[in-house]
Amino acid sequence: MVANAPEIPSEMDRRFMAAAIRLSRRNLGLTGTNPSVGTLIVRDGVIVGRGVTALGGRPHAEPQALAEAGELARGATAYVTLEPCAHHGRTPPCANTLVTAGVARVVGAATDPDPRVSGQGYAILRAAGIEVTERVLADEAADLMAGYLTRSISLRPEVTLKLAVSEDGMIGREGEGQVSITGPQARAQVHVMRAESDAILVGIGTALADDPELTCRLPGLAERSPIRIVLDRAMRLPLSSKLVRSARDVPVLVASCNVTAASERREALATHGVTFIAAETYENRLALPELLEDLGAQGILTVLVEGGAKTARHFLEEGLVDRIALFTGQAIVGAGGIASPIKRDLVPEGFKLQREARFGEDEYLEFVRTR
Ligand code: AOF
Ligand code: ZN
Repeated sequence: MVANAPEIPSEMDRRFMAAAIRLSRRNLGLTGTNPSVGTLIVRDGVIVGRGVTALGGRPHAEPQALAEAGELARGATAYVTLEPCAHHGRTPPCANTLVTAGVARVVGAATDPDPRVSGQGYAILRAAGIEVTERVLADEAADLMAGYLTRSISLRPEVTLKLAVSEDGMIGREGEGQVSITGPQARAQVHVMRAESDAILVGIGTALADDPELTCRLPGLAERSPIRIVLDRAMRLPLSSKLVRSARDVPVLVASCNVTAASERREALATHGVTFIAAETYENRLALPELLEDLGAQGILTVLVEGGAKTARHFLEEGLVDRIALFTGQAIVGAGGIASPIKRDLVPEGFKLQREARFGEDEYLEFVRTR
């Protein structure tokens, strides 16, 4: 084989990369503006080092995995879910660290769009005589880094629309608070999704009707509740709401067009620890593209939109939904039901079905955008 020619990945490469991707999931939602990357150091088919991007984003995955491997890294293969970085941060570039450690081969998944990296990480490795195989399970790795990749490319967070739909296609009942649609396993899965997100977002309609808490309440994951955002054009969020009452523990951000005007309500909300983001309005609705850009600028990579129907439609109409997480329960809502904007037997236009699963009695479909 020609020196440095990209090698065809083997079945073993795919298996180790799949393991590295699973490892990377561990710190999803916890690495700030950095993607959660997984690295495995493999020697003679045995994992001798593992690393995942640390909380807050540093240290990166590679130096941690190399430190664990120690001298065993010399001549080993490194599996990295993202191209190793090529820039100097608080530590030297990971590509250089891999060279210094003496690995013989690097297998990479996703390519890093960061202009400081973008191909240069692999170039450093190749220049040092390391064999490089790129894009092994690249789509799978990119799927877990969708927030980082979307923000790098489109300057806004990745948006997931979560819907819980009844057997008769409803997401709730007019004039009622939370209607139970899915079972405990599906609800637990939603809490995992919350833990892995940077922000949860609802419209003021849902905040008023349901009085939701929007925290992650799974044992062991409670610390991972992300920031909660309410689209609240006229600043109507009640001081007595669960959101406001818990704002000191888990941040609440109100997106409103009245942010700059001094008002009693604003003061009162602020006293409870609520923070604000100024949003523009367009035809009586908040301007979502600009709002998302502002959230991206604040370092938010992923937003989980959890309700209600109006907010869901608004995001869909603006073409701002990247992923749809559709849970279908067995409940029948009947008269007065609020119809879901997405039907389970119809793949939404511009999306493809990426995953099907069951959580207890409930069906789960995940659609991702195709363009
Ligand atoms: C890696 N391994 O585990 C991660 C990488 O602010 P810094 O210096 O941490 O750099 C952020 C950039 O580092 C980020 O945009 C992405 O290019 C890369 N992330 N790279 O080699 C890792 N998390
Ligand atoms: Zn790095």
